[in-house]
Amino acid sequence: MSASAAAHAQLKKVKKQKVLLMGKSGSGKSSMRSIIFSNYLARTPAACEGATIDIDLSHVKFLGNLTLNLWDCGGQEAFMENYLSQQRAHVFSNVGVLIYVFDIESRDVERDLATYVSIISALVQYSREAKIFVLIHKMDLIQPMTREEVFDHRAALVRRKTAEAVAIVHKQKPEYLPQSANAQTPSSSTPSASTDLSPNLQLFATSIWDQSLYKAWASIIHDLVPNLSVIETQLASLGLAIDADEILLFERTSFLVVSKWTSAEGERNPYGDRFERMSNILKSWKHTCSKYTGTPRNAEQFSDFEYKMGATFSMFATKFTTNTYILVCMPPGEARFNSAKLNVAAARPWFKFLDGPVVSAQAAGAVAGAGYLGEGAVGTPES
Ligand SMILES: Nc1nc2c(ncn2[C@@H]2O[C@H](COP(=O)(O)OP(=O)(O)O)[C@@H](O)[C@H]2O)c(=O)[nH]1
Ligand SMILES: [Mg+2]
Repeated sequence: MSASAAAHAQLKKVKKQKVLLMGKSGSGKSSMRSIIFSNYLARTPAACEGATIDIDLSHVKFLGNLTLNLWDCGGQEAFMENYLSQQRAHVFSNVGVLIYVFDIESRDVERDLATYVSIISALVQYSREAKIFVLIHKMDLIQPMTREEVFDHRAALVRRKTAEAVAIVHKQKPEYLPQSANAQTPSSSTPSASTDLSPNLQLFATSIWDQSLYKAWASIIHDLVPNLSVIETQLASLGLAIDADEILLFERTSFLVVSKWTSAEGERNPYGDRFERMSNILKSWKHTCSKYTGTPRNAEQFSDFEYKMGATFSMFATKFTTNTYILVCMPPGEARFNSAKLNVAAARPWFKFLDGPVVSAQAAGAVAGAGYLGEGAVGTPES
């Protein structure tokens, strides 16, 4: 599984991404940021601290070669106006991702949407290429029976507003927008409007009380992770070598899934939400460990987690590189399990680039040969 010279050139880069987190005051921005990045669980009171004043800037180191500059923009009206006027260029230039949070329980939908349109206009004006993630948040407050319907309805509204905003900025005539107030087009045959922007807009139904938040945020960071193709190729090689059903690679603090590989057999798993569920489960478990052992929340909580489900399956989650955990799921069998563990340890050097930019192809080999930081020597593949 030798990476090409081009891939090595790619490994040298460190990416900084400006991520704007916006939405009305009280919509849940700071809570979700705390839960994903700062080791709080939903029930921890500190996750619900006071209102964000103006812009709260934080640099989140996500893997060795990706830093997120997270701008948590206070949603009070006066601030919003300020972002759109005096601070417009400052706030909306060089944006990689905008995450816009709507509170599904908000009473004033019209006004929320009007603010959203202003924000999108500014974004498209200054950062045309930015990706837009809209989170329809606090979905736990909606009756489970009607959640899907409520989400679909709101999502359609947001899509239409986004297309309008973009069309205005591009000074195009938005002729594809419904002209009559009671246009009754069946939703299944709605023409694809907003062709211009649709690849850049994704919507998610979220809540801090379940795994939906992990699904949304994993999608958000997925596009930002550098060297994704290298990671995917190497995970696949590893998966095939150890005969696994599935491998997940998690970022160590957030437990968001950075990348995954699934075998043909693994693809038959009917649980489509298992990735975000595992993020949620492992993170909760880590917190539980911290609580009952008295170790600080940010300290390394566990290095190994093994689960053998009789004749059904086996899995282990283990500390992998400095910035990641790896989870391997495979058919049962003691010999297979033990050999998989050894091989995963041996494969660590190949993923060393996840901990920082690689200086050169040769240095990459040297680093690989040196083995994994702080864990003592393990058998390493030739470089
Ligand atoms: N029911 C529910 N409440 C939430 C959720 N997310 C956040 N909240 C609550 O919404 C309130 C405002 O959250 P906060 O993060 O301060 O909003 P911000 O002003 O956008 O930063 C807090 O009381 C949170 O506990 C959610 O998914 N469901
Ligand atoms: Mg806040």
